[in-house]
Amino acid sequence: MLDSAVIEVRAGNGGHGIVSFIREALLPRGGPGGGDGGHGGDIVLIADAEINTLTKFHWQPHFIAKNGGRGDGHHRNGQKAESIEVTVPLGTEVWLWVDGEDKELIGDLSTPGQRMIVAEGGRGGWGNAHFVSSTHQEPLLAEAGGEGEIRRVRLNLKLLADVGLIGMPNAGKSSILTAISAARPKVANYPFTTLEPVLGVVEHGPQAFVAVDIPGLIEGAHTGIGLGDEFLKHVQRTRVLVHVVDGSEDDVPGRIKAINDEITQFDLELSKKPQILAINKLDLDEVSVLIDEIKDSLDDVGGLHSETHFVSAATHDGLDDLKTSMFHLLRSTYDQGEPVPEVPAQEIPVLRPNIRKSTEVVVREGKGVFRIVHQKAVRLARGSNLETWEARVQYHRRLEQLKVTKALKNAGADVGDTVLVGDWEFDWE
Ligand SMILES: Nc1nc2c(ncn2[C@@H]2O[C@H](COP(=O)(O)OP(=O)(O)OP(=O)(O)O)[C@@H](O)[C@H]2O)c(=O)[nH]1
Ligand SMILES: [Mg+2]
Repeated sequence: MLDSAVIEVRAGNGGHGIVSFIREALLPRGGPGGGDGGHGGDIVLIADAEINTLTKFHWQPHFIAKNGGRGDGHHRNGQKAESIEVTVPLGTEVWLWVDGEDKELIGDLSTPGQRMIVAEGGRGGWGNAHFVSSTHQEPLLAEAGGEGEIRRVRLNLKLLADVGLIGMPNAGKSSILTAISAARPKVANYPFTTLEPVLGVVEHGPQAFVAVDIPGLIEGAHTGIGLGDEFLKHVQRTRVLVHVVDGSEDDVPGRIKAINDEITQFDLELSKKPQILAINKLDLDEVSVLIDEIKDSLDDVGGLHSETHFVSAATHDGLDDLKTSMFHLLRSTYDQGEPVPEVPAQEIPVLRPNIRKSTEVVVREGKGVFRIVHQKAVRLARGSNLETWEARVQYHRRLEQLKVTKALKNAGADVGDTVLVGDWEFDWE
């Protein structure tokens, strides 16, 4: 049932900025007019409640976005590459996958419509128009586009429950889940035995669905009384509710109403979910002799429930029918295309994995050989023609401004040493 897929996402590189001049009377070369490169395409994951599995990723595990366009003369900027949007099931976790194992949880797509930029496109490089300064009216520098992020991630679909078991403490919710699935939640004769939601896979012929057993609810739960409403959120995403009632208790209708009031006050949508009433402990005489009376009394409850079953978790009486009802009701919600809860997209923040990037500026590659790895400095070197001394003078000024010169000195660079950056090589002066 657990669904998982490793995919590789490659965002597009940013387009290069260019060096170009527009004819102007007072400047020999003209005014700088090199446009910027366009942003590389992002890869965006979008949570979609209509998708239920990650199967498609087993067939298509690679996603590659386009590069941004190159800048052009006359301040024309390169085209921004389109993002690639990839829909994933609601409830998908995104793990950074390194050396064949999960390294870090970088996203959890748990709101319908939620977006996550899983690989960010490179920034477009600046054209020379950005590099005018009082000393350089004719900038000869431009930036290469930034590299798009490339990463492997593992998508993990959290097991979401189709059916939620709700009811007062001690009603027998955990006993019922135990009887209909392989799950083994703790069962005991005192309230609040279940402290955490428990999932169980319920088989129905060749098919299966997932049920969740949550801690018991009491009056005032929606305000935090008892174990409170914290666990109701686990049934918010289910499609069908089974409301379990201990038939041997006094005032069965009153108890049912109390729970229905709680869920209505917690979330009106929850009260609209199809609900099956399961009157439990039918094996006890006080229940079996009172079946008709209980049935009659349910007329006063008014109904969130669509059907009622008398069952016994102890003897398994009635559980097959209950299971079949759960299954049919569940299927009907799919047939009706139950509306997906709508959340306006702009209200959901877009997730961005916060993975720390290297902040190194200079690395020593050997005796008297240093490499500049400062991102901006490298982009500038890759985007510019540093063959002319004029361009080199401008580049060195930038290195000073970016504090790369200082870092080189700190790293021990001396006159006559070799400094590498991108594909360029200089003698350090
Ligand atoms: N006689 C009888 N006892 C039952 C039946 N179902 C559950 N019980 C008993 O009722 C008690 C409570 O059962 P649980 O399944 O723990 O109830 P729960 O609703 O999960 O309770 P909480 O987790 O506390 O909310 C236990 O002592 C069970 O053995 C049943 O069908 N017949
Ligand atoms: Mg329980």
